[in-house]
Amino acid sequence: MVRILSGVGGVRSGPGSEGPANTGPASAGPASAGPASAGPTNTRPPAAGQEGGPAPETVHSHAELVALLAEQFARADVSLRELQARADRAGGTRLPRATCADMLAGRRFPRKAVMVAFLRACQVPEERLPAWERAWERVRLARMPATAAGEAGTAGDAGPVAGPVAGPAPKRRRTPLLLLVAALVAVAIASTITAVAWTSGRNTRTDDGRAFGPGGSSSFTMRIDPAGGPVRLIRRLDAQVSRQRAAITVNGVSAGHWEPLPDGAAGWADQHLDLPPSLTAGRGSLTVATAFVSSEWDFNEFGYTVGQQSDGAWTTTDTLDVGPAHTGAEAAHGYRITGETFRGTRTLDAPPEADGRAAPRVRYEAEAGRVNHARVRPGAVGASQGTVVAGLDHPDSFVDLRVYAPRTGRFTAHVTYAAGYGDAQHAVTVNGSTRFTLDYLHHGWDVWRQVTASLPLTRGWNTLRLQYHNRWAELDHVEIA
Ligand SMILES: [Ca+2]
Repeated sequence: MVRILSGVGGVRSGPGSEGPANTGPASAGPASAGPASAGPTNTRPPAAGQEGGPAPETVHSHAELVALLAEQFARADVSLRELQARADRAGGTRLPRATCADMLAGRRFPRKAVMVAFLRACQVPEERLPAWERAWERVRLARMPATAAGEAGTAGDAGPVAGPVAGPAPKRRRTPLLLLVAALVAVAIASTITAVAWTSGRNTRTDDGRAFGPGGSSSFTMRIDPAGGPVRLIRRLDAQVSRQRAAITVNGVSAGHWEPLPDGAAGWADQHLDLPPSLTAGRGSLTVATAFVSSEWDFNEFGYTVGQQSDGAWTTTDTLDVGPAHTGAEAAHGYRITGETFRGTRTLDAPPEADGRAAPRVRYEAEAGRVNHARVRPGAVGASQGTVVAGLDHPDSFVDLRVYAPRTGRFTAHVTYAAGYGDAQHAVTVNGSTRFTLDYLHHGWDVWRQVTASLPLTRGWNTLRLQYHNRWAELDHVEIA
């Protein structure tokens, strides 16, 4: 059932941020992947590569891509260490040896930027790179239906594979000699670099979703409980597209950003954001709008869930399954999208066990609190949401945070701060009393550390004040558990 390939509705366009032949995401549309994505009709002869090099035009599967990359590596006749050094000198995407080895052995499907960096390091001419990128896009599309078609189909194209060119590759024959040579190269690399055992029978899930590119956005409305506690927005995304960042507003007011996931994220991910209480308390519904900021490619959304903490537990107040197979759910939530670059399904590794709903701590950004005689500082490297409260330098400098307690009792506050001019202290009050001081050890500015304090909270919303006491500290966020 490899032919489901063509059933994938959307085709992503060229790379957003890198690559000289940058046609830009605006050039969207099926053109970029071309009719080749219609699948394995494969009667045309493998176009002999220009100037005798490998011909990515012939690539339709992960195994074929791996084989061609390995051939390119063999032609370059350099070590992985040298490739890494060349990429470092070029200054773009890095090319760690292990990443390269995984790619060449077929253990990992590379990020496109990694593949391009590899090809550049192999001194592949710039004008040949778009063909490689299109090959990458075809393979990426091909990888999903292969797994969707059934568990047995995963060996060939999906994710980490046991061998360099595993998989049955049904009814496809393509430059067998080349494949064999390349496979041998890949085996050699694999065996000299590392031996990683991949378990078979991976846990995958299929879902439909959408994505939007630069200038694009989406919006939808979700129910919440006006009498409930803090609200958590959870987004299901395809983490294979890296560096996705988008701005979020709730009922027209800035609520923060979807920040990029850590490098190396893959498969499905459930990302969550605790919304500022000032935007949710007392409301029965939220209209959430998301606007593209940056990405390796585009910003995708496969579903949203709203969780809310109430008496003692998290409950799901609303769920929106985004995607062309769920237009009813989309309409029910007033879902709209502009600048769409993708609609279709993906089959990916299941997200990690601990999804957003289960994260026990509720995060309150300092900058979302009431800030008195201090200032909000954006561009804080390494801080949550990249923003902190700075200038807490005066006796009347403080931040008030509304924090929720599902019951009356003691809770732990995890306060994230930076202190760069000696040890500092803040005075802490809860609901106007319980005054004590919190010590912030000096670790330097923009070095974000956590200190904990035990707080007596009453059931419902409380006001936590962190106020200047001694020396200087910046505040990033507070988590309550
Ligand atoms: Ca922050």
